[in-house]
Amino acid sequence: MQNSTLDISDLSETDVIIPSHAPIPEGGSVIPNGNGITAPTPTPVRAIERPLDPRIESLKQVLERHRQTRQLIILQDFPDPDALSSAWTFKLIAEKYDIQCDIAYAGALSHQENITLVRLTNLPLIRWNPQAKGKDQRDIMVYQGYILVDNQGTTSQLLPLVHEAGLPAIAIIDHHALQENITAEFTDIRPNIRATATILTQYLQAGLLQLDSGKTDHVKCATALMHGLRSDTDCLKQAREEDFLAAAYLSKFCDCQLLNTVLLSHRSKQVMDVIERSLKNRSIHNNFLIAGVGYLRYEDRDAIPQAADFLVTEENVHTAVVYGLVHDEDEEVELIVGSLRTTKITLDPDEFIKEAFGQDSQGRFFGGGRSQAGGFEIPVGFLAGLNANPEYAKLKWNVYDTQIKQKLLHLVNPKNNVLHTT
Ligand SMILES: [Mn+2]
Repeated sequence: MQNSTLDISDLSETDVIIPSHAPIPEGGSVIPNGNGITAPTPTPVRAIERPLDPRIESLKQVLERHRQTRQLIILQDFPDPDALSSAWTFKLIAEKYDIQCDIAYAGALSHQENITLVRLTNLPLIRWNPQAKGKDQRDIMVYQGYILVDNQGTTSQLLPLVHEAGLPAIAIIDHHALQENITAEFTDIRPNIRATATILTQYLQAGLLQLDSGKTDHVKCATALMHGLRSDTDCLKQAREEDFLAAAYLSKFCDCQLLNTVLLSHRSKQVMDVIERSLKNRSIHNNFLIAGVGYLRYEDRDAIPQAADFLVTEENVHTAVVYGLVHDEDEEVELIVGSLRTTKITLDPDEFIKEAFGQDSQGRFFGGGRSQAGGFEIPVGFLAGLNANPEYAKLKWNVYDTQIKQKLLHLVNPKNNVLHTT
């Protein structure tokens, strides 16, 4: 990489964040074409031959082996644009091999941008309620296997279901830190890559599927991928070389007007109310902002990361953690959900969250993260429900609020013996 021929003269100064000695992502397969790439010479729209990447060959073989099967693509319970677009791309690739995929999630689509994305692109997606009984229950036995995209199974309620049914894991494609030892026929986990959308775009570029700008679903899928890539790289501000290369490729198929419509979707009133609560309740310690927002409905869960995105923009704040008690009245589900956003380069959200909240009795961490962002979910268990009694509800929130603050402050102010303050 010392004498890279990548011409970066077109990028603004702030965009150039990759020194020539930057570590090459695992496998180093991003630009295997030995001649390098010279921008801004316009490149023709065609698949770039990448015969050097063994992952492509191995994925092709796996897909070949599963011809004429039906597979379930499992997303995290609250799928984001990166997950949605990557899963859709995988589905389109699999169709070339006569594999029929259904994309499923168990939680809710709660971010207004995600709802708009799914509606405007007709992104094929099913909500799978694992608690459903009787005629509402879906038949898992119609599938021959499952695929995890943008997650490793730790954030989906559907995993126990596929395990129970004995379905094999066909593929895992993700960019989060390695969560636990799961094996699949094909595994492509690259924690150094900023977005799963980048990985899937590389598959496209390697010729697994030739995008056709004459096909509406290809254009919409490329637009969704661009949105996924942008949203996981903070509008490309955190993007690295491979993300820019993926974005450049997608730009040839992307519908900019559609992308703008998705990006301009408005916040709901509930989200604004949660942001208001987070502003009122915030406290700042050592440039670290903490805000508990109390109870919120399951459908509004995504207001938490949105509040964290907003609060981290306050001057003198480098990290914001926002959390609330999310409850689903129908299903008696109640859990603490939190989001962390940071601009502090030396803070690793994954490490921070794991250290702050630890593991459950099965040894699973309550959360984790990726570059600059993380999240956690702590089940309320026995204390769930019966919130009709306002005094009890308030008491319960206070307990969780205090405990989370204590755990966070223990890391933020290690000198203060905060665990024993009154
Ligand atoms: Mn992602």
